[in-house]
Amino acid sequence: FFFKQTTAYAISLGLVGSEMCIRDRLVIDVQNDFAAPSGALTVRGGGGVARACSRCVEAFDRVVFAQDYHPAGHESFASEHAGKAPYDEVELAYGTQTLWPDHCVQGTWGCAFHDDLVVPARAMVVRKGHNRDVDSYSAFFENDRRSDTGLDEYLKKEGVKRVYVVGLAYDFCVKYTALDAKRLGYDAYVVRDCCAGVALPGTMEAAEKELADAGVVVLETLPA
Ligand code: VGL
Ligand code: ZN
Repeated sequence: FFFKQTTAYAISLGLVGSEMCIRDRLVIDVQNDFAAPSGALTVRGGGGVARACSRCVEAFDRVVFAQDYHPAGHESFASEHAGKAPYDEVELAYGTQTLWPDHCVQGTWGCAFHDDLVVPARAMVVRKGHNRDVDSYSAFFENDRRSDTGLDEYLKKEGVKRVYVVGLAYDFCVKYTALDAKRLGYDAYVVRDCCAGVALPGTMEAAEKELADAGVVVLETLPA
């Protein structure tokens, strides 16, 4: 495959988002609310990420797509917490939770995959965040670390050993998915130029460091 290997620290910042690919699989979160200019939680560069992810999709035999999939009134929405604004933090039963604008509500335009993202007809889609009381950044586990999405079992059954993560958002969904993949025993990679981040204060730097510390390899695609 067409990756140039770099270290996490050598990569210049300024991108945000996430998507993931490795050898056989690729997990994504490229939905209108994150990737479209008029989305509820737009990540800068998200549209470009959708196109970059599509090139990754075409480069792999098998791809898994993650889809943030919240019910209305989800506990991670600032609108559910009196006196709170998006990007504030609150303490929930399972720990600190960042609050978000209402986003990726099941059945809405914002929840649909971005038009520029190629989703093959029989693609595997992992939906997450459907539990009203628990957020889920990782495509493997909800934020309380208790319920799993079934993705690990599926990948193990398929014999997948290596996972490439691409999509949105680099500093949340992509980061937690890659860290979980590594912890679950996969070789885990993040393809940096196929990601963009929400970039709250400190979150990009934290993601770089946590990925490097965990031994997740950060790659960039080679120019076509
Ligand atoms: C995400 C914020 C809220 C993500 C999901 O997929 O990175 N970020 N929900
Ligand atoms: Zn969400």
